[in-house]
Amino acid sequence: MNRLAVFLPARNPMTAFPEVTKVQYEGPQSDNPLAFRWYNPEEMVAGKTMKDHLRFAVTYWHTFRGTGADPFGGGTMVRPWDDGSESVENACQRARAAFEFFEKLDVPYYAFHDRDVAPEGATLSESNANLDAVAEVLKAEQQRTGVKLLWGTANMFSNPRFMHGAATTCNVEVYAYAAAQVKKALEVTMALGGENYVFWGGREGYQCLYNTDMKRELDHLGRFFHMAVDYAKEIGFTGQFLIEPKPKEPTKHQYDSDAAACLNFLRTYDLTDHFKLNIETNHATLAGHEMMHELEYAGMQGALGSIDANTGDLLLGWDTDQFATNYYLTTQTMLVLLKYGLGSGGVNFDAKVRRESFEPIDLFHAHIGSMDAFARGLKVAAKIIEDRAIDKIVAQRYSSWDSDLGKKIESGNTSFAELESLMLDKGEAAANTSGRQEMLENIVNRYLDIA
Ligand code: XLS
Ligand code: NI
Ligand code: NI
Repeated sequence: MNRLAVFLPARNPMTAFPEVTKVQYEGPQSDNPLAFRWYNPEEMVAGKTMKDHLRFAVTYWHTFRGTGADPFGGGTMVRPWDDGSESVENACQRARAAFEFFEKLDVPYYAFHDRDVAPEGATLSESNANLDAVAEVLKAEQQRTGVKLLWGTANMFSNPRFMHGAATTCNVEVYAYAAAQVKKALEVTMALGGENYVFWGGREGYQCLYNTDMKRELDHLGRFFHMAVDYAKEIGFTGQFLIEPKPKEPTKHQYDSDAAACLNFLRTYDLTDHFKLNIETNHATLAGHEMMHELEYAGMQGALGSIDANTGDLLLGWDTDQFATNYYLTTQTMLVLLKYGLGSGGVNFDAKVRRESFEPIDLFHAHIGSMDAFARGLKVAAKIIEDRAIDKIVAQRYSSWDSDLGKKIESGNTSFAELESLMLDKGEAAANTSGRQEMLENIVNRYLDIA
């Protein structure tokens, strides 16, 4: 796996990242590529520290399990701490390297799938024992560093047994296996103090409607989530459950296709009290939405739980999971996050370095750049909100609704007949006013210049 390692300088085996000490804030003028220019954890913005607003998390799967493989070629990543084996020992060694990374990067959280952190065994009980063994190391490393678990989840899509899905499979025993796997992942998440538990719908969806009983699959999924809620109650897990919408990939239609579809599902199966959403940027764009749309849709219904921060590539139509560096995107994201708050959620970097960025140091460049982009977006958004620069224009735009007529309609105290007689009297509605889109876009640019 590490054939390329021979080209890199020798490393101290005790240190995974010898070339980096703790990443520090140096301010916007710094040209040090291993310093923060905007992320200043203790700096107060809108009444809270940046650290508390952003609650950054590193994803274990991309950052410590990503190999750089693509459909056209194998792995490229050089990871000197990783011997490439599927042993528990290697998993523990990898976990120590991961915590060295979290500590040096100064992120407060991480997130994992059960099978990222520990290898799958020959049987379920062997897999559980592997997970327990690695969880011991994770726990010790959490205590040593103070880094916390934002969320845990179960990988129920990689193993071939899940080819037809997990909670929506046609194979009842695979469903039972999935239930057992989530039960265990919940226990481990709780033991590690995880603040949330995520369900991303892996292979919950379909490739072909000819062979799919959609109603039955969705009923099974609803039942599955209720069992998860029941079990959490039973063991005293108080973390927030989150569903992560995505429209396609790996299946052509994922049931949790976007925020609206998820909320409709949760309402249908009487689960809205127990679940919020984990909104991912690249999933929003695959669904034909902007990130801001998905955040607003979830937020306005009190269901915004957390975000998977990444971005796609305009020219590629799949979930490329790139690190977000675009200030417009981070400003828009932070505008909505500041409006609704993140609760127990965070800004989780569900993003991977490109396969050409194969050296360990690239992991730092990727995270530092995106943390800075979100910190900058936070400052710009906070200033826009403080000055009511967008808000007051929106309020003005809807001001006709502040009239007696508007109040009557909004409070449900009128009827078609009354509205008809009003308009028959008037003959024509009041003149419209401009939407001022271009002016608003210019305002956002101005705040990017000054904030
Ligand atoms: C895949 C998802 C996945 C979830 C965790 O597209 O983003 O990584 O975040 O299962
Ligand atoms: Ni994700
Ligand atoms: Ni994704």
